[in-house]
Amino acid sequence: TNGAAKSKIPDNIPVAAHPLAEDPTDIASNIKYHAQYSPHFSPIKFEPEQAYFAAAESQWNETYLHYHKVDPKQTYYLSMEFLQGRALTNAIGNLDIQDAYASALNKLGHELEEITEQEKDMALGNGGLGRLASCFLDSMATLNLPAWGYGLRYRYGLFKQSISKAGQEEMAEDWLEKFSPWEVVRHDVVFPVRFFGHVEVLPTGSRKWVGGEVLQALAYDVPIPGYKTKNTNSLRLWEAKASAADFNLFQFNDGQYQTAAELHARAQQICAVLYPGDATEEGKLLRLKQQFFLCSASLQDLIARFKERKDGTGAREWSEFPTKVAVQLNDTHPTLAIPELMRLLMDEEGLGWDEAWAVTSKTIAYTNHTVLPEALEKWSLVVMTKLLPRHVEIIEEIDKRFIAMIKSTRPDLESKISDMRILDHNPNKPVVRMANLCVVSGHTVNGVAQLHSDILKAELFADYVSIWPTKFQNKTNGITPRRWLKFCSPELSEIITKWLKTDKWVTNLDLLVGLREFADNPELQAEWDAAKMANKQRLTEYILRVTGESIDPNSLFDIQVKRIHEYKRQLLNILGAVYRYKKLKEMSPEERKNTTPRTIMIGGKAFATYTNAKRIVKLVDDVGAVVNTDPEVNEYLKIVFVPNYNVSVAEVLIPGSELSQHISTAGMEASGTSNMKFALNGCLIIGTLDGANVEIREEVGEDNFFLFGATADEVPKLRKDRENGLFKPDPRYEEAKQFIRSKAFGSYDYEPLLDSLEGNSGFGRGDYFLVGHDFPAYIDAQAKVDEAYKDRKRWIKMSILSTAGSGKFSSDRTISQYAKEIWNIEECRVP
Ligand code: HBZ
Repeated sequence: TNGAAKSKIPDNIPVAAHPLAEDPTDIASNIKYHAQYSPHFSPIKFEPEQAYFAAAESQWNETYLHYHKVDPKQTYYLSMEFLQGRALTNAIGNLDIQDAYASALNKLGHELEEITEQEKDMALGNGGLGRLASCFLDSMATLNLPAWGYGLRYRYGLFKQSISKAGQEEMAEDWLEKFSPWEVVRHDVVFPVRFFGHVEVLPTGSRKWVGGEVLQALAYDVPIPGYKTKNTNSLRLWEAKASAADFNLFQFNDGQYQTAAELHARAQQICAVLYPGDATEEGKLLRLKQQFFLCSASLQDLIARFKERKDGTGAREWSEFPTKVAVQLNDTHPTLAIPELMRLLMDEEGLGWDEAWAVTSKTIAYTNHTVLPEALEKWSLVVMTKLLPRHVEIIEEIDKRFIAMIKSTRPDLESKISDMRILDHNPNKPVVRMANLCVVSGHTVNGVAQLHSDILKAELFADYVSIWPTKFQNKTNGITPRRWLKFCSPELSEIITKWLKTDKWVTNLDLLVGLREFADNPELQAEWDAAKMANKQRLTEYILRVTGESIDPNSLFDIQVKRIHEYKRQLLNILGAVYRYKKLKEMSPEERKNTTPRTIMIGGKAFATYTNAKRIVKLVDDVGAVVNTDPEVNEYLKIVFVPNYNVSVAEVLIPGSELSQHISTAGMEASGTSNMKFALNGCLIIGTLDGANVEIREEVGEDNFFLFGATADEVPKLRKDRENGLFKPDPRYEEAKQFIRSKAFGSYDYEPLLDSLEGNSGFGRGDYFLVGHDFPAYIDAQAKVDEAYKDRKRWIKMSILSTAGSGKFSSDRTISQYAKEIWNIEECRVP
């Protein structure tokens, strides 16, 4: 997609616009047309994505108009994160024009794959929570549901990671560097968003938020095409702007350039960067501004749409609102939608408290994604009062009414009020507890896997369950089978379609169980093996390209990719790898020949100020450097840190995987979603009974899952025992740690990391994540993996059964359940 590419475009293809092209020559003409005439491109550029737009934009508009006419109940998924990844393969795949598109590009002297590679990932998210939101959007469109995403258009998304001698380095990733063809700016969709100021009491007695500073939210829309359906939904991303009136021309002419454009500069900060996830002290105020900006703009927009639809007069009953609008909060990050909706209804629309409360509490639902106490959002009441004075009044009133309700209806809970209420009036640092606000105000609260939802009910939200027993639900996460099987592993997909004699599994993933009856069939096994090998080969080339390391495609490909966090226990993985290396060193060459050759790949980003996570990255890389250059063991073990793990990298890694590790301390990973992607791609899991692992194991069968480790029930007692000095470490565990301490992998100071596994450092709770307890069981489970892999037929059979058992984990299933059981919305298919 540069000037050089253009010179390759042959002249014999006519230049012409073909908005609904399906024929390769027409598509090719269309690409040329847009390369020359589209306003966004200089004529020397060659931009094939524009051809997609020509085909899809009319469907997008049609969908909007259709929803407008039918006026169905619509869902709005509010999320601070969307991890969309690349769009091109998904877009042409969903339109079902891959082949025509590929041959059109051929006519123009290009390969589809090479063009696809040019696109930068849209990485407006940190990890699982953001990618879940993107999978959900895909399913909503595919199921023809009237449902939109609302988010922020960050200038810089998740950082780019590179690995140097010093370990992880972060760089800003400029996804908009050369302009994104996947968004359309809506200059006519702009809403004011206020910060700071004060509350005035009007003569009528009603209250009004005034003063402070007012920024403008400008809408950018990203099309979300459904798979083989006309429905094309929107992901609407807000960007912050200051208006021309806020530019002080007088000051500017006077040479005061910075003061003249102060508000413009502050507006730019709002959407400058994605919040880096895990708790930090920095940038708290900015993060709160971002959250409010998303909530306020989105609510004003959806209220305007509510008024506009039907007869367009705006004269609708507010009681009708919850029958037309469902708002889902993706974790507590958009919680301010609650007081903002109350404010808009009362102060702007003139409703009374009771009426506004009835509307709000019937509209809003909340999804929880974590039980880690440090990840539960609490906002300083002082900061919030400054930034959002009217919202604090409203939150105080919700809190007051909640307490009054408990006192009058549930005196038995009086002693629990201080834990349950929204405001925590700790004199040193009064805070607003966002999860409590969501539970009190929302009509439904859900966890993201059965075990997680059970823990929410039994622990975090136990006191509320007795008041509202039906408010709490489970919605086990899912992943889109389009991106995560059909498009990322076309070879395996074709085999599945051939044996099931239908491609309907792409939208009805339960059909995969049909593979079970052929799991022993040697013909299927041979085809399966070949497809997995092709994917391993592709991964081998990728690893060589990005790390310079050559790995053996005949070795067992063992992968752990996710954000680096102590609870996810990448440290357990690498300690196991160190132990494996040590044992290989002790073996005779003959003995080594009987082992199962392995390539261990670990990837993931560490939050920039999370020191222990960065030490883990460094350790993996250092161990790899020694092992991979040791000629004695080289044939049997390689350890690779895969840099810059993101959606596109996952699309290469997951299809090529044979074993993947999901080894968090039980009770700590809410669900996990990559576990589902791996299982769907015929990759076996070694894992603990945590998050969705529990359900995956049930579905694929316990024979096809390498289980180990303490259960969630056992964890509290094990931690107590440990505190009381009752933990007896396994000698193999001591051996692995000692090997690192011996400087076998260099002289970097790993002491703080190793120390977190013993004494009382790290989280201030020696080996809080129970690496030591689970280590021996982990090593034993890995030995079983090695044995199983030696029996090729058995392994392939297990792999087939893993895919066959993954039907439940389609996000189509998850979204259908949200639609029925939480949102109460129905399909609205574009004819
Ligand atoms: O959400 C993840 C959970 O850890 C994972 O188990 C689950 O599968 C997934 C989807 O439900 N949570 C996150 O990814 N959380 C964040 O990225 C995050 C972002 C900003 C924060 C806190 C957490 O302030």
